[in-house]
Amino acid sequence: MTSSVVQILKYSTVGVIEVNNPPVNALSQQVRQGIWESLENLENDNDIKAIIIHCIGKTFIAGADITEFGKPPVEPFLPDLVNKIENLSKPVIAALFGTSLGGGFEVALSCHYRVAVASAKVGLPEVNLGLLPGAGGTQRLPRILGTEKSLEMITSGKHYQVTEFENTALFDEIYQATVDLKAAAIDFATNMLEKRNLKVRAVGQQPVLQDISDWDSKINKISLKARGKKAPVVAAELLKNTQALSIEDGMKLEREAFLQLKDSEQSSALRYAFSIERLTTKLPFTANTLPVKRVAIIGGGTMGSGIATAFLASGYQIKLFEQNQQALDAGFERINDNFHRNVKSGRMSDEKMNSCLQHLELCLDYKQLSDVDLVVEAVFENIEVKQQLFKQLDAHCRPDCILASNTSYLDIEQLTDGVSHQQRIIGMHFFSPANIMKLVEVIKTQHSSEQALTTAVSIAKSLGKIPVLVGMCFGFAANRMYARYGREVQQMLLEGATIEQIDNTMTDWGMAMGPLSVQDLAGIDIGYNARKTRPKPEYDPGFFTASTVMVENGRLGRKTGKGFYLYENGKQIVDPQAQSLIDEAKGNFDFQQKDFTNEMIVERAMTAIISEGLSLFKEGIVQRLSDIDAIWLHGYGFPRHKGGPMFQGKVMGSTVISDRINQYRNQSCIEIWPDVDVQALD
Ligand code: 3H9
Repeated sequence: MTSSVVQILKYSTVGVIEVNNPPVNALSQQVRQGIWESLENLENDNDIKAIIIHCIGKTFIAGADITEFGKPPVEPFLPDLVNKIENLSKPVIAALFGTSLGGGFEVALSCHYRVAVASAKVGLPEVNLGLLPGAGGTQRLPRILGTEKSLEMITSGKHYQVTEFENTALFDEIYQATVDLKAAAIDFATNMLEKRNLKVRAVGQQPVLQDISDWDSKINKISLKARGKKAPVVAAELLKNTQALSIEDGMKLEREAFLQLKDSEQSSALRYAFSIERLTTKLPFTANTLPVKRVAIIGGGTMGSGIATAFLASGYQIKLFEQNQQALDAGFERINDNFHRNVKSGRMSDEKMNSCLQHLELCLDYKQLSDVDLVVEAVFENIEVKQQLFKQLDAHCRPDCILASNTSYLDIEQLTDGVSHQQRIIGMHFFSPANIMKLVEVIKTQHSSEQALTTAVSIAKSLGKIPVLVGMCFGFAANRMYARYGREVQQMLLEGATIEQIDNTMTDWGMAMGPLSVQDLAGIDIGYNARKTRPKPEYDPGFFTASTVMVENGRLGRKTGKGFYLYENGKQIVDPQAQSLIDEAKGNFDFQQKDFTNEMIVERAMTAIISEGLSLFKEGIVQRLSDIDAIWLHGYGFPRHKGGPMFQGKVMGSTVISDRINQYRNQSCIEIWPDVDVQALD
């Protein structure tokens, strides 16, 4: 039997079912059908005494096919397939490598034996998609590893190195990473057959290894950690409720819970988030990437050192450039601290840190930049300073060296003035802390070559970042949208909402931080100074008044111990004085005062963000609406299970958004609520 994605190979008495469904061998209908038919074929073949499930490509099965979730399920269903494997009359062995995830791991759990290479990872990441394991994972794993470990694996969604399970019933053999896995699995089967030791071991017939007594406190902790995400809590409750049930009854409940979650808005938002993150690297042009090994980072301040840390951690050779020894030493200390924090938190080993730091060279002379392939500058946010720097880079770097600015607001076109080979100049806007935050805006000037942009996107991807290609405008896509959100928040402060109410409402809704706490963290003076470079819009009298009042009263945020809040020993405290300063400033305007409800705050903030997103799309600053969602998910702590602002806009629908924009426009003006193409949401 042969299908395009599954074929049977025979090695004496061992039959191998080989899955070949790139890129990740997902369990599409064709794959499920192919495995089903292969099992039947080999079961009826008298010469075959054992069966191996093996995959071609970079991984064992990485899960159900996510692209099928929006469509009606087609037989054979995965739960039936895993039960068929477990109930087969001949022993079945799973041979694991790469990442065996979700449905793929569930297939392995239903096999009677599992062998793996040491580099393999396993996991049940369904909660990350708003789901729970729906093909026996919640039932078989507790019968193999106990409920405690299963609860952790299922509710965290993490990937686990198989070596963590050495000497457990999960694996029968773990081979060195370099072994020929198929040959090793065939040897395993043949040896066991020779010893008459290969049995049909049905995990489902064993009892659950119950090792949890304090379910309520465990579920409570999971619920707190989930911050509004349903799936981890539903999964935990399912585990609790199926402890004493047979595999058949347990799987029935599991299937019901899975289908309910699959149809939920949260799951559709999380699946959307998964797909749009991968879409951002698909550019509207194709160009070869330039080879980049050596990278210079100019400026060792917070941003520069964070960017250098990110590059070093991904194996690049880095030259950190500063103007004087003192600044250079300080930059090195920051990078060193970043790495030590990684080690302390367990994210990195000591050896890895040392090997990364060996790739760091400290430079004070522009001549040392003559061999670099890419420069990312993160110097003081001032156009003259940057223009001077670009002239120096032009004089000392190779003509094909890509020159990237990490500016947050400045006009990158102006940096190209007087610089040769302008096609190599782009923006690479990292978010702070740059070694942690995933978003990188790759900014296109009118001169930027497709090759420079493609290279920047591919480099950012190699750093584990989410690169989003954007066009030129003040604040680019991300900061421009965040400023629009900020404007609305500030206006609500002048119309009667309080600091605490706004922040609490937005965090309760799911944002990682309240917008005013974010300003305190970033420094309220940063936006204040950026706004100074542009005239205050005369149509918007209240424009950022609350922030201005804070700065003018010496309240710059955390760094001065007070801003919208007070900070004592790092603890944020509500400060009535900050609120009174705003209340006083309100007297200068005649804005109608309202009794804001939390719903009113969320609705207005979201509509402002969606409206700005639609403007950016209309102006061609972003390629797709989904890129805006990627920006919010990875730059601003937008709740992933809500998909992003444009996803929310789509859920609400263009009519609702249009009505709201009209309503707010009637209360203010068209400059603040411009005409946008709401149909883009349909
Ligand atoms: C499940 O299994 C439910 C069951 O319990 C019950 C069912 C009844 N399906 O990430 P990459 C595509 S839920 C379809 O860039 P990497 C991906 O879109 C599922 N497509 O590679 C991309 O496409 P493109 C549980 C998938 O090497 C390409 O593969 N499983 C799937 O950095 C490469 O992906 C998961 O949640 C899929 N399941 O990482 C695993 N997975 O090239 C989700 C990937 O067109 N996947 N694609 O952009 C992952 O975590 C990573 O993709 C993986 C590889 C670690 C596997």
